[in-house]
Amino acid sequence: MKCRKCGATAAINMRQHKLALCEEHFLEWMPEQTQRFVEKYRMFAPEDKILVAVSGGKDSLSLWDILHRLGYHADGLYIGLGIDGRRSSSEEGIGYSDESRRLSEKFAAERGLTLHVVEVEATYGATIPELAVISHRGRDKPCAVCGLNKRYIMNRAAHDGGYNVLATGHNLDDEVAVLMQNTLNWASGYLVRQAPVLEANRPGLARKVKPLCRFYEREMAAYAIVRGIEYIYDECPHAVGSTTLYYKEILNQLEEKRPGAKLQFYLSFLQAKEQGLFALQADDAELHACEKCGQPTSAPGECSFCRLWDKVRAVKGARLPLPALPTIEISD
Ligand code: Q46
Ligand code: ZN
Ligand code: ZN
Repeated sequence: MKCRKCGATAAINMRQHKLALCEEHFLEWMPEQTQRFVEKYRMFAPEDKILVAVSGGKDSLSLWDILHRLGYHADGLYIGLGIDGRRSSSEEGIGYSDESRRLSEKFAAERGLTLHVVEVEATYGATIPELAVISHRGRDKPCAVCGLNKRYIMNRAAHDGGYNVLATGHNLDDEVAVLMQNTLNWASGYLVRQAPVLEANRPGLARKVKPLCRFYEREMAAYAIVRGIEYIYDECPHAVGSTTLYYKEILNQLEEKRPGAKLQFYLSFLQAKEQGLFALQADDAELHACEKCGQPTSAPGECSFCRLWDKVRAVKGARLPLPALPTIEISD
């Protein structure tokens, strides 16, 4: 297989685009395409201040790399969840969260970029797995409390740091797996909010963007490898057996038989929404400021983040620090 641009040996063949490229041209093509998506979906402009949520994985680090190459003002945010993943501390290596923080910091230091770090345990008094157990919201699967905490902290850090855009590294495979799950359930409330851009239509919320939403997962892996980005290969140990991974497998089987099926599913969905599907399902939940932390919430009184942590404090008592705002450190 030859590169379409220069005729050299191709490093990647993207069947859905009928496009094969060598390493050099693939590394050029990815930022070009990203810029095209940024403009097409009106994600952000050169004067915007962007906060990239980084996990140490291939997608978020590659996103940060691409935005940096494109010349955007993009800083990183790493949230330490306190997930170990080893069966015992005597097992070799370091835990999942420690390794992902190490790689995120290494990436930032090598490029002279600013990385903000919020450690959930140091800031609020418990790790995500502890929080899941104490709050009785997922002894085996802390994903629900994890998602709630990540959304809250990302939004809070963007707001407090003066960032008007929050970028995440969701790729096409992530988006299509969620789309399939929501479509099978006809979860219109979720479908109406699934988009490359979620506008900050209320004070206190940053605009959320997904610049990689049209890249396949294998393209992101190829980019990280060819670009020499060191990233954490393992998924979070709690992702094992998740419905998202199950749908990804099914969609990969579909893609194998019909190249381009995943991309077509996603783009047809976006087009259908543009043409008015779910238009009546307005996202008009009344929001007000949480009585404790001031973040926007639809819950009466305190937001669900504050209520969750109140519960933990009641159990762990005085050993926990007082309600605190996320302390944001900036690494060197
Ligand atoms: S990090 Fe958190 Fe995910 Fe791990 S605990 Fe679940 S939600 S799987 S993206
Ligand atoms: Zn080439
Ligand atoms: Zn609150």
